[in-house]
Amino acid sequence: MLNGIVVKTYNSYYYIQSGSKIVTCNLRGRFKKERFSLLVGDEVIYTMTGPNKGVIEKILPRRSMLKRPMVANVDQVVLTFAAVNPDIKPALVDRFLVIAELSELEIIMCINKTDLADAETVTNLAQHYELIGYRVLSIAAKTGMGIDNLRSLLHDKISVFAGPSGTGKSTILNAIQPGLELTTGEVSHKIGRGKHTTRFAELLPLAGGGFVVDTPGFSFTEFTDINEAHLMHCFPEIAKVAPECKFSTCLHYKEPQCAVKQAVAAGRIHAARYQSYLEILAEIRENKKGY
Ligand SMILES: Nc1nc2c(ncn2[C@@H]2O[C@H](COP(=O)(O)OP(=O)(O)O)[C@@H](O)[C@H]2O)c(=O)[nH]1
Ligand SMILES: [Mg+2]
Ligand SMILES: [Zn+2]
Repeated sequence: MLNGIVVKTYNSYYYIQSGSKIVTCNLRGRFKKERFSLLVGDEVIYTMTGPNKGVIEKILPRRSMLKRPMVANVDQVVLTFAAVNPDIKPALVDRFLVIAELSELEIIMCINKTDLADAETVTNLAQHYELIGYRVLSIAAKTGMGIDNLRSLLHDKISVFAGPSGTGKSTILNAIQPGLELTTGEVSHKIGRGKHTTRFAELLPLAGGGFVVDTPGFSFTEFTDINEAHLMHCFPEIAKVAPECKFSTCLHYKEPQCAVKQAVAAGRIHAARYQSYLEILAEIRENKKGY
């Protein structure tokens, strides 16, 4: 019995990395009904049936599961934005942060393409998110600035790179691990977005240990898997103040004596962040009506 980790799935084959080798595996018959739930990132026990071929005997318990993309045992999400080209849109950043917070995984924020922006813009951007409590790295994949630091944070972990397309996720990964040769796309000037060049979730091994997952920039319009009362927990600065509201069920919307609204008025919570909260709250309510 050997153990390994699912790095890629293709049709009903699972590519298992075990040490430095890759074994192509099937699932034992009795697992057939679990087939569609076995994910990239899952740890398995397998036996060899031929050269580089095997059968999965057992699936080990998961430590975590990320839904977008579907990957098991992820340790952290690296949210990537560009300082410019495409310009950072705070409301979109907040939406990505909510999705990342929902996963309850560690979040690292990267502000990439700092070589194209002036230092003050970058510092202000970083500070805005640091004040909320996020770990922010200012980097430039093109010049290599900040890449060593980022690489050290990925060591021995499973990290998923997410963020709008064209922000440099694939370029960053190529800089972190020369040899990955991920396809990178030019930013389309027409729509200001990059091309969708990365398609399937796959664990890419890092030389020093650990894996990364590149994702295509995705756009999402709906927050379907979240309830109203939980949303505030995806805004750390709102969650912190919420216990001081008069009503324990306060959604920080129209309720009186709301500590969150008071903190916004006093400038302790950024108005744009509160606005994002209200917009997403309204969307969740709108979605609920449809049921
Ligand atoms: N100037 C500059 N361009 C970058 C940087 N990182 C990526 N790019 C460019 O941005 C475009 C989109 O990069 P890509 O890695 O495909 O973005 P992805 O869609 O997030 O994977 C490509 O043309 C890259 O060469 C950077 O740090 N500085
Ligand atoms: Mg890409
Ligand atoms: Zn409140």
